[in-house]
Amino acid sequence: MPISNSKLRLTVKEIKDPMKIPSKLSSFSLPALLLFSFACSEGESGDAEAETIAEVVASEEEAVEEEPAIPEEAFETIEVTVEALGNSMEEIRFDKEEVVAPSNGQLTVTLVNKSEDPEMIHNIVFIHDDAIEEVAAAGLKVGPEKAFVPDLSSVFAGSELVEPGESTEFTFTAPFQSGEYLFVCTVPGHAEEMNGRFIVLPPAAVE
Ligand SMILES: [Cu+2]
Repeated sequence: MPISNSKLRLTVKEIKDPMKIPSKLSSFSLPALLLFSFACSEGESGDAEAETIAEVVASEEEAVEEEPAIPEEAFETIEVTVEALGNSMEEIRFDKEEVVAPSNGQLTVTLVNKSEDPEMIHNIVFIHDDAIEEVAAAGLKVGPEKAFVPDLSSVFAGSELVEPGESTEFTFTAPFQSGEYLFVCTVPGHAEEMNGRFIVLPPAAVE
């Protein structure tokens, strides 16, 4: 538990009566106790004890509240555009083989459907690396009303369906756990041709 040493030392030095201190010490941490001992070796008589201990406790609580949280800005925001290409089931593919994001980073994905064939409707779904068959099958079950994006723990996020010539954008938080995952189109019959690697870098690699 982080305690501001300088703050604690200043407060402890105000204690004037060493003889009354031991009964109050049980509630303090070891570092505080050592500081008390040090302060007490210079002890004089006085009666500011109770007040001072209350101050120490208050300082300790304050220090806990001041513990810095990791700021949101520490996580990079990534924007990526992926194009869906092809005018037949033989041609369909994404233009990118991989999408890279930092661990826990905000990822804004734009999917552009470049097809001119009205049959070629696509989505893009970010999933766990070993879940492609499970997700494709479950996507088929939930159907076009849910954009073929099933509600599974193996699915990080998915887009809506995009008609030819149109695009969509969505934002999600990349997994904290770095590693290699997948993105895939879960429109029936597309997953085998339309997929790529979703690479999540460890936090250290972001800087
Ligand atoms: Cu597709």
